[in-house]
Amino acid sequence: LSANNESRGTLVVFEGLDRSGKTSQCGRLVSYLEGLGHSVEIWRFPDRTTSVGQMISAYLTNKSQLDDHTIHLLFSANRWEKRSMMETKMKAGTTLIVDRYSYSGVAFSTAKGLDFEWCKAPETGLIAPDLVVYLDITPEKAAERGGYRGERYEQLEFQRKVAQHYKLLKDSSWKIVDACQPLDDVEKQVKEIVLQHIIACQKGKILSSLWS
Ligand code: Z5A
Repeated sequence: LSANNESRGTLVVFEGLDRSGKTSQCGRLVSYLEGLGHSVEIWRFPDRTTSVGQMISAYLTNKSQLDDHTIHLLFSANRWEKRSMMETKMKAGTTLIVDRYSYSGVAFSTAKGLDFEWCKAPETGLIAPDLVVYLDITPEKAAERGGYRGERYEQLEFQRKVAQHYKLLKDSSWKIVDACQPLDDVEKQVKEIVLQHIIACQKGKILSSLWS
């Protein structure tokens, strides 16, 4: 990606099964980084506030039916519609803490039986995360946390398949954190990992594109 990468923000993505603690950890991390004086924002995908996001939300809450390929492309479109804003913010020095990204897109759709490469293709060219924090928990342990809202994918057998497909996506940007530890212990580990990456980005680490 072109332009000046000096002191750019860092793209940190949280991934993991439903109930793995992504939202809790994103919130804690943002408060911590703000306290240190960083410019930081919390984002999440799906972003249900856009018109594409509202179609996704209706699907997830079983208010509408969509072909598996169609919903996959909508999830991807939901990221593409935020891509230029993401780049602008990062180049202006803002770190983005993002709750789910393309890895969710591929893991969930391939768990339904769609082709792996077909699922990756529309994600190609989005901004590559500097760091993916994968909150690792078994589907059984996650289900014990309760609080499923009855959304479409919140079933144990399906979450098992998602966990298997996530493993195929792991690359050098991933850090696996044991999400079964107490919240405070997960938080401590996450903070250390993220700070190292923020420093690397401030030193001029190049912004790159995903899967290209
Ligand atoms: N999806 C897709 O198919 N394609 C895509 O491209 C994208 C997503 C982006 C909606 O996601 C669905 O869309 C999702 C994937 C699919 N489906 N599923 N399953 P979402 O992000 O809107 O919803 P979610 O992933 O289900 O988020 P969540 O329910 O908010 O889970 P979470 O963020 O990982 O967990 P949490 O809210 O932080 O914590 C859950 C509970 O566990 C809560 O009571 C916490 O207090 C507790 N908790 C958290 N950490 C701990 C620890 N360490 N110990 C004990 N208890 C804990």
